[in-house]
Amino acid sequence: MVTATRTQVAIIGGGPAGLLLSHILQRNGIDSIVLERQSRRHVLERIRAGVLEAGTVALLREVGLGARMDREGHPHDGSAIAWEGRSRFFIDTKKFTGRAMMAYGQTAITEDLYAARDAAGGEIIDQAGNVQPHELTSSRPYVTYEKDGSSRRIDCDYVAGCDGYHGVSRSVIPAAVLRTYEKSYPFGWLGIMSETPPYKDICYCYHSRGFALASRRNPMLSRYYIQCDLDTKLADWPDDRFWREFKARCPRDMADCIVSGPSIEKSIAPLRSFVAEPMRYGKLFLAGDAAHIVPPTGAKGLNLAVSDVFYLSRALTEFYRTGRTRYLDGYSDTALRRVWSAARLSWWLTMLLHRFPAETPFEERMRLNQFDYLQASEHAQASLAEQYAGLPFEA
Ligand code: FAS
Ligand code: PHB
Repeated sequence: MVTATRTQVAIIGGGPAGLLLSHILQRNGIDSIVLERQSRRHVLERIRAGVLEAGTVALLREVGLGARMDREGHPHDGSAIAWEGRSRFFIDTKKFTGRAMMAYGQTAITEDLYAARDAAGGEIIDQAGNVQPHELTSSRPYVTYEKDGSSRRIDCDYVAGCDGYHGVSRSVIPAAVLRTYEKSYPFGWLGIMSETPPYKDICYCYHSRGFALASRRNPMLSRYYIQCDLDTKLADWPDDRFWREFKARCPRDMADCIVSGPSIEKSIAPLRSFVAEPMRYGKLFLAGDAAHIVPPTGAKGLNLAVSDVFYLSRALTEFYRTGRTRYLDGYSDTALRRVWSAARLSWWLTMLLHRFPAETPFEERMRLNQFDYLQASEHAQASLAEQYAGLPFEA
């Protein structure tokens, strides 16, 4: 016996993309149901992104999700780059774009989204097993899933694939249609969270020992990363070793300001660039990590999920209000222009700030000269700043 329900948009995935899409659609009078594979607790235990582009901040405020972010988030005018043997550089987004960034964790955003969906009576089905979209090229698509031992079906007009890199949505696009582009990097990031006062800036460090990054979540919650080999074992990195290595990779004046403490979370993330095209197949629209992965160096992953959702929610709203499909028909191309820009910036910053195994002295000198040019040229600084702050959404 299959229990069937109906909604306008079935959303697969209850991470930031799926929850934000559901929230914005309801604000525009459009029904949706979110199908999430994990429990809410599992989703909220993930430690992910921390830096928001100006466009993300503006959109969250516009859709009523800015109150806690503005209370607890940390607005800042850019991020620093500390380069071994060179003077400090600042990616001055305020000076060159007039726009500020915001440090506010993805976990907090997801908490805010769950609270908003609950307050609005949004339907989120957790621990939904074996979610499968069907009939995507017909006029009557639907999604099936399993819950509490029974099979269920949701008839809908559209399906949003917001189920991340390992989700089901991208896999249902025929191989003859789907084009993928990817690059894997020969290292990862070992990240920790500590309940300590953060360093004064978000600071990327280039060092002969390897990359390091100091970031924050709030005045008593800090996030630190160091570049590590892909075969790194967490067990080989007790806290004191992490702190020694982090401080060895940053300038002395910065190291002396780092407040160390016990880690409350420690994890290793591999670095990868991945883009899938197109981001639409019939009635299925991909958004967020389901369509693309960028190395975290540019702080773009979460921000790209938000911009995809901005474009997709605008498109669905146009359709339900007017019957026009101009934005729906243009969604994939529009979203992919921003995706490729962010993928390129993230790749460029990753190549600039990391030492690669077995790189030649020539490649090392090219990297150093790139940094020296960045320090010397306001044009280069303006170009980096506008990309780091996030290019404006397309009309
Ligand atoms: P998500 O992966 O967050 O959410 C997808 C959801 O779909 C998940 O809840 C999953 O459980 C669910 N799902 C999967 N398969 C399903 C199925 N078959 N059925 C139903 N549900 C299913 N970005 C940054 O900008 N800065 C960072 O520092 C940063 N660090 C990161 C560290 C790690 C370890 C990872 C993995 C990512 C990081 N990212 C970072 C990127 C990250 O923040 C993503 O861009 C962001 O989570 C994208 O959100 P979603 O697209 O919603 O995907
Ligand atoms: C983070 O705070 O987790 C963070 C900040 C900047 C990045 C990546 C991650 O580029």
